[in-house]
Amino acid sequence: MPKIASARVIVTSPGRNFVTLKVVCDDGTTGVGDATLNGRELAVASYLADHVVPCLIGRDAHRIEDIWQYLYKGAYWRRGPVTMAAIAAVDMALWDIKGKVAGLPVYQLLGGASRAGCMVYGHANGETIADTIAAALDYQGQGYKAIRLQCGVPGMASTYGVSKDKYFYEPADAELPTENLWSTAKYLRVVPELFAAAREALGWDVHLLHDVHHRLTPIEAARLGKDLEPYRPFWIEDATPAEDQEAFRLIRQHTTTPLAVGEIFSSIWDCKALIENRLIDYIRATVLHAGGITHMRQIASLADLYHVRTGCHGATDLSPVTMAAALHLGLAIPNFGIQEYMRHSDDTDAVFPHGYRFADGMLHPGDAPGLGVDIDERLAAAHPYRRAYLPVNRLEDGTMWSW
Ligand code: GCO
Ligand code: MG
Repeated sequence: MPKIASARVIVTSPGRNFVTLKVVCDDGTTGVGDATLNGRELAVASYLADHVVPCLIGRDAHRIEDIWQYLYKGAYWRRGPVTMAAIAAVDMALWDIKGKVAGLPVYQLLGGASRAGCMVYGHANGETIADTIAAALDYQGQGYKAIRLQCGVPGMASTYGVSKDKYFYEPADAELPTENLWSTAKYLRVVPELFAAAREALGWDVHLLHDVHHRLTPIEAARLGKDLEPYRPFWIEDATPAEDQEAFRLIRQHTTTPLAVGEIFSSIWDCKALIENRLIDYIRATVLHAGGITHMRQIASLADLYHVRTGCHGATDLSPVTMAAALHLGLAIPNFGIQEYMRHSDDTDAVFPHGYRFADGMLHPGDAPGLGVDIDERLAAAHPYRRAYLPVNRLEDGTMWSW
């Protein structure tokens, strides 16, 4: 049995910050895990290096479940994004090692492929509705079967989800948080217009998605869901901040527009009531922020009982290691729904060589043993950490709001 001989934490910034754990076994087998927590990266790096790595040395790398329970129950302080991202990194690395030792891609260890590939959604955005539609047509031309639409809100200087670059969106853009302004009334006017124009231009054979990014009250979210119904969105995401889970009951009572939530959830306990009460349709928790493949598989199994499918978070702040892990899990589970795919920069792709490939609107994790992704530590060292924050958001009168 391979024993864990050492583990190191690698912080690198090839265009944006990533925290990666590399576990090395006594037989030379290595595994990688992603521990990136956007804007709070060094907290997880310290949690791992100072508090987790010393407990790993000498352990049997094959005992994935036992090590998960050891780190979760053994810390006494449970859950939370820092703890769960750290546990996730260890978990991903151990699945990677098990796959390499077995000579199998991780999806084979999880039960084998349930589908040809994982349907992904691309990100079309623009300052105006016309720009956004042009970007969406571009994605449709590349074979995407699902596209997220975000456009600028007239009268607002900046809007969540609207990038300066055609293909790359990076919200963590400053050494101290940028201040954005927000008007719900203006926003609620433009989104239905965007969807009407999109159906005109793109037709009905493509899934359309939208991220509200936690900005509405429950009754406002209900209004948006109703207004979008004629355009049959695949989902609206994070319609309202989800620590108030009962809010989703109110939205649900008013609209048949499918609801997705959970990219900031860190454990099954954040998902449980929403799933069991059938208040959502897609769960967006990820292998990175919700405790790794081991825990995310448990969330997916619970969701499957209630016809809830996965729609895992996949923004640029989740490294190619997370993307690979998510694709192995997504390929294997019965209730995969869709996977977010925000492409990484060339510099990031170079630091994390990977085997997953896009074709026909789907990503496939590839058939290399393990996760099929690695970190080039020499290249990583050429991109030192740079402090970067997500923006904050205020109403027009200065009141702090959710970003
Ligand atoms: C998404 C997300 C991201 C987040 C980012 C924060 O749906 O992809 O909302 O854009 O804002 O991941 O770190
Ligand atoms: Mg989101």
